[in-house]
Amino acid sequence: MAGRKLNRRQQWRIQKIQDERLARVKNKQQNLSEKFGQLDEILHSGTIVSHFGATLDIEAQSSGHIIRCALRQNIETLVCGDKIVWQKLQNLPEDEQVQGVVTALKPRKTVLARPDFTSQMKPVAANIDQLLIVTSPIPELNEGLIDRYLVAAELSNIQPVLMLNKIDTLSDEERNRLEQRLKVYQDIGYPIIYTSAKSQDGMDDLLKQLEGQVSVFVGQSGVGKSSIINALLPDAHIKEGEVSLATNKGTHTTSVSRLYHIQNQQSDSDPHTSLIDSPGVREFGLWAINKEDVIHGFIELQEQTHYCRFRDCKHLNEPNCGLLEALDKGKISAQRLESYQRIVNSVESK
Ligand SMILES: Nc1nc2c(ncn2[C@@H]2O[C@H](COP(=O)(O)OP(=O)(O)OP(=O)(O)O)[C@@H](O)[C@H]2O)c(=O)[nH]1
Ligand SMILES: [Mg+2]
Ligand SMILES: [Zn+2]
Repeated sequence: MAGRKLNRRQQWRIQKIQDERLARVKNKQQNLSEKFGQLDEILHSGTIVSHFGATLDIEAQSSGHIIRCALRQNIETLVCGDKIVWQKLQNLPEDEQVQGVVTALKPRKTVLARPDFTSQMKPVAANIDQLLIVTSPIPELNEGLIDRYLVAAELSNIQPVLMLNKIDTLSDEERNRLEQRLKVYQDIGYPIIYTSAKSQDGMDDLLKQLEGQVSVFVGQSGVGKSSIINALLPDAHIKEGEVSLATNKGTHTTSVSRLYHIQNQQSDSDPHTSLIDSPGVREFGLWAINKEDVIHGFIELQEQTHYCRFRDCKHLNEPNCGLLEALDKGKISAQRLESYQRIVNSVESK
């Protein structure tokens, strides 16, 4: 999980490639408005369902229909879950797929972000209530990755929920072992849901957790994020990918995030239950955040900082450190403290 540090020349090259790509996208948009002429003046509300290349799928608030849109110039990156304003394009040729243009972004309630290759924070999804951190026996769960997601969720005010999927593949003994590994998170107070997309075990618990919320499923490739959404929404027909037998790793099947709805049984009105499927990650770097903020992502460690003698205690080896004392008393886990220290050391000082 070492942070990928690029030298200035590499950063400059990547930035140049990105700028050129952006220029091409903008050019395409320019052509689009030349091609279509005027926009209808009526402003509609909608939600971004998916964003790929120069086009977006949005859900129109009034009809619930999915409408393919282009993006007006000078709008920042839009992501799944964004609330937007869009306008219809007039006089379209019959076979044209793009039906409208997104013209404004409404303020975001929450935003999950991660750094891109140039260490700039890039939004991943917006207006999310819950981060579903999906893990599995194969690919094997990785506490370092879980902790990084927890930091991202806590710092963005998003409720984290842990999931262990593929429980159908486990013997009692294996299940016990994995439950023991996840117990540290249960003790902190994070909900943990055990599921099988294959046998549907645990799906009722999951549904209860999701109800009325906007949730994004994240985790390594191959843990079964898309399979879980397919199990909840058989009509979604999301592509699933094999886990490689050679490496026990997923094959990066989902390439763009997409938002789905579970229709409420009682009424069609908000709050909807919304699920966002996201591409599996290799790593989840946090090196664009402040060193001082990392502790806020370790909520049970943060509580103990009140007992540190020094206000600027780094909790590494200072005398009378509340965290080191809590560790001696068995109040916090050594694994979590090490994980905290590892993340702090991987974050550049600003
Ligand atoms: N036995 C078993 N296999 C599962 C389960 N859930 C998913 N799988 C299998 O795991 C593999 C990966 O599933 P996906 O749903 O594509 O995983 P993903 O997390 O969406 O992966 P990316 O899109 O690459 O990030 C597929 O072969 C699924 O059939 C489960 O609960 N039990
Ligand atoms: Mg997938
Ligand atoms: Zn301390």
